[in-house]
Amino acid sequence: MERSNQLYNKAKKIIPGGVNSPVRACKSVGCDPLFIKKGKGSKIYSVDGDEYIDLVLSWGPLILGHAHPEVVKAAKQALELGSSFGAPTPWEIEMAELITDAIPSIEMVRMVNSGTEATMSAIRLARGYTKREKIVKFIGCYHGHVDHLLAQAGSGVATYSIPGTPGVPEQIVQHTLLAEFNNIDGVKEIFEKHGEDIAGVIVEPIAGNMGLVLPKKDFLKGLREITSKYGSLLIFDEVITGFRFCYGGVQNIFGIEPDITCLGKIIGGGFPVGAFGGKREIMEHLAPTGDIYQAGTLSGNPVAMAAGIATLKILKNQDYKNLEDYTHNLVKELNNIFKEKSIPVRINQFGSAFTIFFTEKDKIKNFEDAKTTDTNRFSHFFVHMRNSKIFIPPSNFECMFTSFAHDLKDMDKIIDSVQRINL
Ligand code: HOZ
Repeated sequence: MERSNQLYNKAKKIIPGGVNSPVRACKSVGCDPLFIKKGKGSKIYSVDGDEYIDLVLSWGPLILGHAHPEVVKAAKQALELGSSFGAPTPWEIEMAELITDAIPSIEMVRMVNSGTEATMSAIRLARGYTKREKIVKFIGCYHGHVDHLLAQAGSGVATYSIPGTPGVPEQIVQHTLLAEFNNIDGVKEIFEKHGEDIAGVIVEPIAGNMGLVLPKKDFLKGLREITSKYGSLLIFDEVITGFRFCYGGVQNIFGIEPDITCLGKIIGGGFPVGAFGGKREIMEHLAPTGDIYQAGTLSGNPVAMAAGIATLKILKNQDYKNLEDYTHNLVKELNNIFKEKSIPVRINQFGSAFTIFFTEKDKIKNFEDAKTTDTNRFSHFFVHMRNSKIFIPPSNFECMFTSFAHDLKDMDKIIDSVQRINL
């Protein structure tokens, strides 16, 4: 088989940058991408014949690890029956039931094909429902590559320091109002000025695209109060957080009910999927019951539904607390090592997600904090980890994830490789 570098050279000739999503090119950490042959459990295997412990997990979806036998079986069985019908199937109802049972704020849900589609559709619904145009989004939050949500976004936009939104006309972003994550007073000011015109506020309840950044106590509660006061909709982008920290959304943990929730990643079991859902009264404004148009040829795809249903059914019986403890212990060890080595870090962790920020700061609470950490040092860290056969995201603005497939041997290996680091 051709090696990663040969494949990359080939790919660059016919795929822009050689990749189908920018961060994968590993440019910001000064490396070339690895080409992957297969994955199993907590490991991925490159075409070069190397085994890596995977802390990327396809950027979040694979909370059960790679190629979980029951998920593979469900997808295979569905595929045998046909790959797409463009007509309703029983799987879509089962998926909708699983989602609405797990997340009480979702009374009705519609399936789409990606997180980007979910947020795009949620915004359209919010605008159509409220008959208002403005949207509030938070600097450093990322909601997919939707035109009007790319303004000062996290993830790949932050990784490559793309200043504005080339390719997006001014008129399209003129209704996007930017606010600082964790600054409720800033949001209040925006509402005092524009409140009557704001259709909704979209937020990652735990930000996962400026690295992992937790909401301050009362920030989400504040958003709920302000949006209710002004008749705007609160939209939680739970594409990363949905089913990652508990069987449901992180909204279940925080006890805040948004009007609309966007999902993706985990609910597709590794297949392309997204969903948006919320109160019946709002969702029924979608066509064909209502007049807000939204559609998709492959929406509710049977193979993706089957893999997602299998994943959710397994997750229902998993002990999330164990996974959280596992990750917490790992982070504790990493903190100790960095301390011994006098390398200043701030590791933000929640459940099975974490980000290592190299910084003297004792808190990373918004994008400004995240951006001013030592991303150069992170690049060296990335290279060391990759050489030690640990696969981590090639950007300081993405999260590391653990899965139910990771075990203590994996943890020892990760710790051992960090112990050998010389930054
Ligand atoms: N924006 C994605 C993660 N937050 C990256 C997707 C990818 O490169 O696969």
